[in-house]
Amino acid sequence: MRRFKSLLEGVERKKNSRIILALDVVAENRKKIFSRSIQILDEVCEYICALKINHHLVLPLGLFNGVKRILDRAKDLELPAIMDCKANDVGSTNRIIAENYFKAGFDAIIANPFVGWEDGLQPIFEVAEKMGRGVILLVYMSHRSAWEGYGQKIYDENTGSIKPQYVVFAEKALAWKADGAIVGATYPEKISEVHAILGKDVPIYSPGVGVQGGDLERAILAGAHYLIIGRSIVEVKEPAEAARRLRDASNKIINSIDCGMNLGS
Ligand code: NUP
Repeated sequence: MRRFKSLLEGVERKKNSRIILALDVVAENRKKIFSRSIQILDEVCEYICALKINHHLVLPLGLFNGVKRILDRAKDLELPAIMDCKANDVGSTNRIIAENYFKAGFDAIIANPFVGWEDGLQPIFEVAEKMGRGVILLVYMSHRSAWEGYGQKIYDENTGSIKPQYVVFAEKALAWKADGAIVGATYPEKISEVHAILGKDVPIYSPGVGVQGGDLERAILAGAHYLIIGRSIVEVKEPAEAARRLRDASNKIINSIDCGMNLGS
C-alpha cells in the first residue's frame, strides 16, 4: 500500500504547514553544500511539512554517501522527503531509478507522465506500491515554455476529442492513483482547471512561488494544496524567517477559504 499521501497529511496537520522546502543549495564545494543544507534544514524544519531534493544535491554529493545523510537528518526531524528526479525513461530504467531513491530513504519521487504507462511509469508505481512510497506526476510545469509540451493539444483517435496535454495528464494522475500532481504556481488558471479534475483525490503541489514570479495567494485560491518553495527560502539571509512568513501567509489564505466555506459564501 502507498502511504505517502496520508504520511504527508499527518505532518501537515502536526506542523500546521503546507510549505515544502526545495533544498536547492548551491555552494563552491561539496563540503559547503552539505553543511549549508543541514543548517537550513535545521533552521526551517519547524515551518515546513516536507523537503524536496533535486540534482543540486544529488549530483555533487552522490546518493548513498551524501544525500542519504541529509535524508537521515530529515527522518530525525520527522520530515518526509521527495526526490525531484522527474523520472522519464523506459520502464526497466525507471524501476532502477525508483528502487535506488526509495532505498536511500526518499518517501516519494516525481515522475514525468510523457513516457506513458506500459513499460514507462508502471514499474515506478509498482515499486512505490511494494515499498509503501509515493509517486507525484508533472502535470503542468512552472517555467515559461511549459506550454510547448504540457500545453499542446492532443487528438484522441478513439473518441475524436481534442484536449490539452495537461488535462490528459491530470486524468492519468487520477486513473493511476498518483499521490500528487505538479502544476506551476505561475499558471493559476491551469491550477483551477486541474483542480476541477482532481478534486480532493490527488493534491496539487505547486512550485514557482517567488523567484519564478508565481503568487502564493493566487495559487492557493486556485486550488494548490502544497507550495514547493526553494530560492525564496534557501537564498535569503534568514531562511527561517522567510519560511515562517511563507507558512503564516499561506495559512492566512487557507483559513480565509475555510471561513468563507463555513459562512456559505
Ligand atoms: O514545474 C516545476 N517547476 C519547478 O520549479 C517542477 C519542479 N519540480 N520545479 C522545481 O521546484 C525546481 O526544479 C526547483 O527545485 C523548485 C522551485 O524552486 P524555486 O523556483 O522556488 O527556487
